[in-house]
Amino acid sequence: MLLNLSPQAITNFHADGFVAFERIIDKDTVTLLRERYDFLFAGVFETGLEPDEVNWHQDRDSPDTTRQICNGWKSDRYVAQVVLHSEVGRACATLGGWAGARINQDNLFWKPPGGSAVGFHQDSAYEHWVIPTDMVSCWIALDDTETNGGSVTYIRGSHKWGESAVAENFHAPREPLREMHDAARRAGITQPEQVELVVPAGGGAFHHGWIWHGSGINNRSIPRRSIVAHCMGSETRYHPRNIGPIYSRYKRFGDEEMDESFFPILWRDDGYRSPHLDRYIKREIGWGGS
Ligand SMILES: O=C(O)CCC(=O)C(=O)O
Repeated sequence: MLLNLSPQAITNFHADGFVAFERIIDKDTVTLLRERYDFLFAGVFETGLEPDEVNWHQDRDSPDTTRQICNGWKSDRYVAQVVLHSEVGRACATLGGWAGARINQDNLFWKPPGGSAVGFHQDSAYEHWVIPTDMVSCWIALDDTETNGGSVTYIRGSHKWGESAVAENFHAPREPLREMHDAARRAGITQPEQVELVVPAGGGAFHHGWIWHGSGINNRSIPRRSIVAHCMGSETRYHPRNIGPIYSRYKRFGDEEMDESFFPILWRDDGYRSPHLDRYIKREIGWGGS
């Protein structure tokens, strides 16, 4: 993976809140990740560790529900190879204007044919447990996307509208666009421009933590799978008081520093990368042993 961000790409990111790429990972990696999704969504975890969040269970939920796993990298080192890649970190840090980038979390999406919408939201609104809340995310398609196929959809320029609260209904909302339209009204925007991302499998986009985005129903006959690496700056720390209901469980008492075992640094401009990462992604080390 080599991500060259041209000056034009950086300008587009700052103007629009996202920038699209035809290719972020190669076809072999797409094939590998699709295979890994079969295991992960069947509850088979390569490292033996469960992901931090799993919102769909094969024996419990309907097959046409949109499925999501958060922090698949902890459960599968093939997934880790992609979301913890130094190039993902370098690109996110460059776009975020940071000295380096850490993983905040990954998201693995599987939206089957007929699969439900994802409510429009701002990622950084969920991040009040860290300081600062800034994020840059790398969204990668694992299936060719087409309009009306439930691909991620960005509201151009909406990262400049200011901060809203978390969207009430993220999964399967009845009105996926409602909170976005409320925010547009507050910002004085009468016609928010929706851009549904159309890229080949392996392509994708980088998006700003405050851009409004979500996705519609998958009206096609093929699944829409994607993988997202959400990054924050390498200097990000825990908020001294605010609690993230899931991720504050990794905070050490009396210490606001983020532990690199759980929030590794992918890339920093002085050459630093969390020392265990390369051995982890090569499957030389795992969560057991020392
Ligand atoms: O892929 C989607 O439908 C939503 C993606 C998303 O919310 C994100 O990448 O932050």
